[in-house]
Amino acid sequence: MKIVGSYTSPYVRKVLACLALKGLAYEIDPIVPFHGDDRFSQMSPLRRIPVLIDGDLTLCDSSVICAYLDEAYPDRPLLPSSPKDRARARWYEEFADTRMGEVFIWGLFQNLAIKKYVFGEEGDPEIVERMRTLEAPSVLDYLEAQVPAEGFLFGDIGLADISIAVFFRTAEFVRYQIDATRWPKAAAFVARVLDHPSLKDLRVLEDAALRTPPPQQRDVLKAAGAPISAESLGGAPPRKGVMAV
Ligand SMILES: N[C@@H](CCC(=O)N[C@@H](CS)C(=O)NCC(=O)O)C(=O)O
Repeated sequence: MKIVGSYTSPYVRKVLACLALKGLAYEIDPIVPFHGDDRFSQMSPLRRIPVLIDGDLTLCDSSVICAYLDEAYPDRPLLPSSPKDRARARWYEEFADTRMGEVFIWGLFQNLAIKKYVFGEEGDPEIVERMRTLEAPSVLDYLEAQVPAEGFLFGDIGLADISIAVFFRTAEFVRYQIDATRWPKAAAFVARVLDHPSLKDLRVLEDAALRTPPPQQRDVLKAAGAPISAESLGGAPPRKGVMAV
C-alpha cells in the first residue's frame, strides 16, 4: 500500500494512524500537495492529499480511504459496533474534516505557514485573529461538551477520536495550544489521543518534515525511519489549489 501526502497534514495523519491501528504496512510519498506534478493531478483531481494506492485501486479523501480500509481490512475495526454509535462516530469525523479543517487548516495553518513558506506571500492577520479568538473557541466549546473525561469516545480508540485530535497536532505547528483552564476536558482528551502509539510514533517524522524544506524531505525522513517510497510525485514548482477552500 502507498500513501501520497505530507506528514504535516491532519488528513494524512488520520489515515496513517488508522493504518497503524490495523497493523497495516505501507510506503509513503510525503509530498506537499502544492508541489505535486501532473501525475499527481491525474491521481488526485482536487490536488489534495492524502491519496491511497492499494494494488490497482487509487483513492482520494481521508474519509473515503479510512472507510475502505475498514471494509477491506476488517480486523481491528475503526468504528464502534452499534448503528447509532457508528453514525455518531461518522459525524465527529465529518465535523473534524470540515469545521476543524476550516479553522485550523484554511484559517491558521494556511495563513501562518503555507502562504509564506510555499508561496512567499503574507498571511492575513485578520483571519488569524478571528480564528484564534472566535472560531477555534467555538470548536472547543462544542468539543468540551462532547468528549469523555477519561478514555475515548466509544471505548477503545478509533476513527472518531483520531479525526478530532489530528487537527490539534497541525495547530501546534503554528503555536496554537488548547487553553486547558478554559477547556480542560477537551485539552486532556486531545493529549490522551495524541499520546496513543498510533499517533505518538509519527511525531518524530512530523517534526522532521516541518523543519526540512521539501527538496530535502525524502532523504531526511528516510534517515529518521520513514518508509519512503522509491518514486515521488512531488518536486514541481508550487501551484495554487484547485478548490477555493
Ligand atoms: N476532504 C479531504 C481534505 C484533504 C485536504 O484538504 N488536504 C490538504 C492538506 S492538509 C490539501 O491537500 N490541500 C491542498 C489544496 O487544497 O490545494 C480529505 O479528507 O482528505
